[in-house]
Amino acid sequence: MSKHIKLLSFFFFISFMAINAAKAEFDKALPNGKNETAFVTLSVKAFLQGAYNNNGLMNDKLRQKSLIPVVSPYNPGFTMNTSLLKNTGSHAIVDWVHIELRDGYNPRTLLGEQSALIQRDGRVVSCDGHTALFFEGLDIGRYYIVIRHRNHLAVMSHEPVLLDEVVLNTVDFTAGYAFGAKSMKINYDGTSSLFAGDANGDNTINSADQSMAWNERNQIGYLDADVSMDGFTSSTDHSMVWNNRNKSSQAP
Ligand SMILES: [Ca+2]
Ligand SMILES: [Ca+2]
Repeated sequence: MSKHIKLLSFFFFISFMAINAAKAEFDKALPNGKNETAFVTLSVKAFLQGAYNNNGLMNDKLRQKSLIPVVSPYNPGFTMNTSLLKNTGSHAIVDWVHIELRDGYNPRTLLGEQSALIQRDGRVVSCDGHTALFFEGLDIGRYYIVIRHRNHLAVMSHEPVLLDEVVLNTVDFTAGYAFGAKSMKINYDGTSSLFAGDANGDNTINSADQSMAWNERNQIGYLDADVSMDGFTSSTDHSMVWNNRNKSSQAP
């Protein structure tokens, strides 16, 4: 066996072991008798404009100020392993996000969803901190992937992605891999991020969001109007909403 093939085999073995370890964790979390169901796995990477620093990393000010809730703001069925909040550096948690799997032939049909956490480097991890996100009860196939954030515009993958139970496909929205024209903010460093400013979460950025940012000014906390994600509502948030006005999510 050539050195090359040995190295490659070793890489696949390590990947396989890592996915199996994460799957074992996932199975443990399932109710009795449900560990034999079909599932698919994927990993997701994205940046949120409000928190993005144009250097490959987002800020984690909500975490630093202990403002990130333990339970998902999108679905109370998801609770994080709080030890993840101790991570610092590129793996520090920025906030909750919500991932959806849509039918590969009819992207309006929702087939699976889960709340997850997004790190400073854009990697989305499960509530237990795994890069592999498992979706129970879904067969191998092609799915559109949607990522949502409570005050940014949701984006969907440009095309359906083949998902199965072994190969960990990554949907990298930082490379602008999104459905619809101009559906993402192009950052100064050439990466792409979800547009900030949808304070009321209705998939459009308009005067209603501006009013919200204004009405909630000078407040501290985990606030939907805090689109810059620093734990404080100020003129910065108002400006960010204004600059992105009249944009809408193009995820169907
Ligand atoms: Ca809105
Ligand atoms: Ca702010």
